[in-house]
Amino acid sequence: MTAIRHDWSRDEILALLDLPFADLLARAHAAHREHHDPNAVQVSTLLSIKTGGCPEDCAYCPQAARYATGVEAQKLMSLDAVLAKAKQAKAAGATRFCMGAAWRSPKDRDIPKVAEMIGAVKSLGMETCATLGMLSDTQAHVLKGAGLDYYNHNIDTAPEYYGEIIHTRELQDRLDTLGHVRDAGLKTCCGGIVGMGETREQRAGLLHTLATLPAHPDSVPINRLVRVAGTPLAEERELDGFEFVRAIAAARIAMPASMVRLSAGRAEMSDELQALCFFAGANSIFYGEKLLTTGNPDTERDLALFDRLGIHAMQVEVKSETVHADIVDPCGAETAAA
Ligand code: SAM
Ligand code: DTB
Ligand code: SF4
Repeated sequence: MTAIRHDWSRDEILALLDLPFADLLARAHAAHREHHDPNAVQVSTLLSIKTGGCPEDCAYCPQAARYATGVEAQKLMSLDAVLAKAKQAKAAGATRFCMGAAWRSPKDRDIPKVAEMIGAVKSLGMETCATLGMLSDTQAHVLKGAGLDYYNHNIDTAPEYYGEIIHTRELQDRLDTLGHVRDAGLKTCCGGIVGMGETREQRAGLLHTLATLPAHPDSVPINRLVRVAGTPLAEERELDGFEFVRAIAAARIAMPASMVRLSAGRAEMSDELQALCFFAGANSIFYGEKLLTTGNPDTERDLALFDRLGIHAMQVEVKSETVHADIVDPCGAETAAA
């Protein structure tokens, strides 16, 4: 088995992105097969538990209070409302439930409420994930103690492009949070956004930063920018689909054992483009009609796509219980769970 490397140079990653498309895909798919079942895709459902009104200025984000995007700010949801959504997600076939909050960082008084949600979702037999902004060391430990499996915190873009996108916190703040998350024994979910006007060299910079973290993230979300009216990036040119597939393929080669998530932007992608992403090494998706505030493909469309491609939803072990991700297509076809 090819060794997992943490010593990638930026030029090596750029050289991957520069390969002829067929050569890049062949290498990525070989790495994928070596480390994963190429026909199994992990399925997570997202819920925005606290929406909008965020003080940060991330140029892509519909939830930043300073941009007029039409997103209505809402308070932290109740435990019962979150649990009802998690049950729905489980019934629809998701095995992980990811709770997102539009915070710069949670206040200490928020943590017990979120901890309670995590415990309740976990007791359904689902994996849990949260993305709440910057975390202190203590907060990370408390969330771990509540049953949190994964923490999502993205670096978003290349170090040298970061200052074009976000001014209210530094890349180093994000790296510090990722350190606290790792130290607490949580699994890390960390990736970025492509299609924000960065160059291919800068995409190499994003992937290089991810691939040279002290540990490869367990899960690497690659988001294609969702261009939301009212944000500074609303008029950004759509990233070429092949360029997006190249980013997925290079992530797969550089971090072969990680889960690579085909994340935001799927609603604007054809089935054929998504199939290329799965071939290039993507093996995880967000499933359900909504991401946090923007749209995602209908579950029916995803189930039909899985069926057409012979993909099955990945099973997970939660404590001693195996969650069978039997996704039943309402049209009659059943997407088998491994
Ligand atoms: N507020 C927390 C934070 O920023 O860490 C957690 C939620 S934040 C919405 C999570 C991630 O969603 C961001 O880091 C970014 O990568 C992604 N995201 C937000 N808006 C997006 C957009 N318009 N297109 C693609 N990805 C987006
Ligand atoms: C990630 O990398 N992408 C997800 C999740 N982690 C939290 C969020 C995508 C958000 C897209 C814009 C929205 O729906 O508000
Ligand atoms: Fe706030 Fe997170 Fe959106 Fe940035 S990405 S504006 S921190 S919700």
